[in-house]
Amino acid sequence: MITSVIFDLDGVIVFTDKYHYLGWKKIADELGIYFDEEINNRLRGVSRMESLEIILERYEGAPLSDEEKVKLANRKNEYYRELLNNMTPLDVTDSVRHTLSELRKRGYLLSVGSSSKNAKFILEKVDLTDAFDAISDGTNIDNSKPNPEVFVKAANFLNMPCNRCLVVEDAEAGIKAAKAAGMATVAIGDAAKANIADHNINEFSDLLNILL
Ligand code: B16
Ligand code: MG
Repeated sequence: MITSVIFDLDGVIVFTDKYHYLGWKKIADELGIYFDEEINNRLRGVSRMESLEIILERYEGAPLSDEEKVKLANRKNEYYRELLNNMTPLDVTDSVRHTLSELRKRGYLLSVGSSSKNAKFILEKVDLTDAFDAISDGTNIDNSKPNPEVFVKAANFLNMPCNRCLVVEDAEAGIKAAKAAGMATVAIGDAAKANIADHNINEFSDLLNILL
């Protein structure tokens, strides 16, 4: 029996993926690296440093030290935070807000399970912090998706066993992480195309037909 729902943030609740793209595109342009939306799709759910490594696959310049890589990742985060700063509650659809509050009314515990270290900042900007009973994010994990750590921590924060949790994800890496945690899965967006989850949905509000 499912009692708790864990939501990925970027690509599920908010569409910050377009800001990640713009931030990384700026870094890629500075380094003369080819970067497009398809490569950006591979960054879904993946940590900041792992994302940088994916972008550097096409880098042909002089070798970069670890220190230079950290500087690049920090600079991308500065560009990204500038874009996040313009977010408002209007960046969350009425449908997402309604679905979250309806799930709560139905008695489900709700958590965020995001790889992002910016998750709490984003939730504050869009005024959604109070919609969740727990937040597990990039600040409380050592291993990012497809490692199950972020979701196992979310279940711990909710005081729930993993097999009572269902994860909603837009990334294949996220679906794999949820499965590795022994959780039920719902895929939306990019992850739904892979057809590896227990359920695929088109609209966020379709959750109300699954979680009765
Ligand atoms: P940050 P999610 C993930 O968020 C993003 O999908 C991924 O593109 C990003 O690299 C990762 O967060 C880390 O984000 O640089 O803000 O710490 O989908 O797990 O909510
Ligand atoms: Mg995501």
